[in-house]
Amino acid sequence: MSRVLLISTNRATAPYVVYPLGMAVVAGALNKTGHEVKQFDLLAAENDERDPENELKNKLSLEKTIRECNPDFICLSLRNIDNTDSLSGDDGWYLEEARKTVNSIRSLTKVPLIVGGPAFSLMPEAILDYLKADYGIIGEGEEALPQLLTKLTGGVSLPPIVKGSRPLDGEEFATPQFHPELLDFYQARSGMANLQSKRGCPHRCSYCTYPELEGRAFRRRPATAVVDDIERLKKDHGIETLFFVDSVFNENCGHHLAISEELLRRSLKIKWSAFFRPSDLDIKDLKLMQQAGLFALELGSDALTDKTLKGLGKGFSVADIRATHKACLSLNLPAAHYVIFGGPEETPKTLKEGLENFDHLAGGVIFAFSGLRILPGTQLYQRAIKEKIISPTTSLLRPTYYFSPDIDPETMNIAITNACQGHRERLFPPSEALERMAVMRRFGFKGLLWDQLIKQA
Ligand code: B12
Repeated sequence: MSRVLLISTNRATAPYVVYPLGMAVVAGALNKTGHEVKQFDLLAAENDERDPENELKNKLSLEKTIRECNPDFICLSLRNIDNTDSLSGDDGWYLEEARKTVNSIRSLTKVPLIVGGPAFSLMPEAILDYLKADYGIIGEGEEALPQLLTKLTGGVSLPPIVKGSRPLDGEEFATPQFHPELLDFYQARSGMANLQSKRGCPHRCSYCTYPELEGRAFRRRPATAVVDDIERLKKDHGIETLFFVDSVFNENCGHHLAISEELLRRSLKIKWSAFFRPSDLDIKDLKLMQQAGLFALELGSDALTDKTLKGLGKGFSVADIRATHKACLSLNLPAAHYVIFGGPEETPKTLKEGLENFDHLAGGVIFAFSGLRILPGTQLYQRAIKEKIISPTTSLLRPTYYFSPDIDPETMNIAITNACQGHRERLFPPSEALERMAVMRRFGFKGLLWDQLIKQA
């Protein structure tokens, strides 16, 4: 069996720092197969402040870890390519940092370097080439990584990129091996842990990569296993708040209700939030989830006219969004809507209508975005080629955005800014919103933060 050093390269701190769950899950799987694993988190190592001194601190602690661990393999978990904010340009691009990390590692050791994680899986060939790592695994790492290590140890020659296999519905997978010190680090900064209850997304949103990353079929972890994890997080690590990282929490497979029922059965007092789809969410289900600890909803509303919702392939209407919003308000559940302007079918007319519809979401928070990050494997990618926004040979490694040819982005951004002016609960541009949240954090606020904006409004 091998000694494996797992490194989480994610140093993004917005909207808040997130526990490196992918690394924890892979660590759990490696441990189960008998490997000796050390988890190292670059963000925690540099203590979450970005300055040149920390770059050095980071390098030194990486060096120390490699020396002490003396690994046979080093595996990098790559979460984000960029921050998907068109207004932040290359400032929001993370791969250069990852390449620096690879260069540092290369200067210290010659052991094989393996890359994985959601960012890697979106553009595997281009990222492997850019980082100059040895091997990459597309998708889920639990089975594929131990298998790859066994083969490499046995001297089997392998292609540089392999595809991870997907566990089946109902199997026990994604069991994280949480690292106590890292939990403390994230707990002190964001006040939240995270957990996955299922994988898979059956929806056909034109820009979204989730079905590409997780497949379309649901694969549920048994509700008892999920709640066992929560119980452990609470009892052993004092975790009181968490975020379910499922692509969409409320799906027709009903797993969100099964989890809620199990939480209630065990009387586990834990606060939780998740991503929701603003359709088919009736009051009865919302009430059940609220009783089980749901304290706020992040809603992938995405657009606020029926025409642009159709352009994004959302499969629900403005009336559905309004009904969901009303249901949340009636239960005093804070709701945040993510809304993206400038996508397919956006015109000056839909922009006006969409901004007017902000008023229907009064009492909630709106995160507005301008333009859509184009990623391979999506319908939007094909559309962008057809509309000659990109060509089939355009590299998408650096942030590349889709704007409807029927709208001028600058005029659109001014209109969104104006519609948000004087409303602290309408957050645009994203960077300004994040700065506001960073200030709140410096004053000791923890958690999602946007839910507290409503309280202050
Ligand atoms: C939930 C989520 C969030 C939540 C997180 C809440 C929380 N407390 O954790 C919130 C809303 C905060 C969020 C924010 C952001 N997110 Co987000 N998020 C997700 C989502 C839906 C799930 C991530 C997750 O935890 N999955 C569960 C874990 C277990 O899976 P995993 O990390 O993929 O790990 C598996 C594999 O990748 C692999 N693996 C992982 N590491 C390794 C390492 C090796 C060596 C190997 C072999 C394999 C391997 O094995 C693991 C187990 O199977 C993904 C999309 C998706 N469906 O995956 C986007 C996603 C990761 N986010 C993305 C982005 C961009 C962001 C933001 C930058 C957006 C923004 N501007 O705010 C921020 C960054 C936040 C930060 N500080 O890093 C992008 C990243 C791609 C990109 N464009 O760069 C994704 C892929 C969505 C997308 N647009 O396509 N996010």
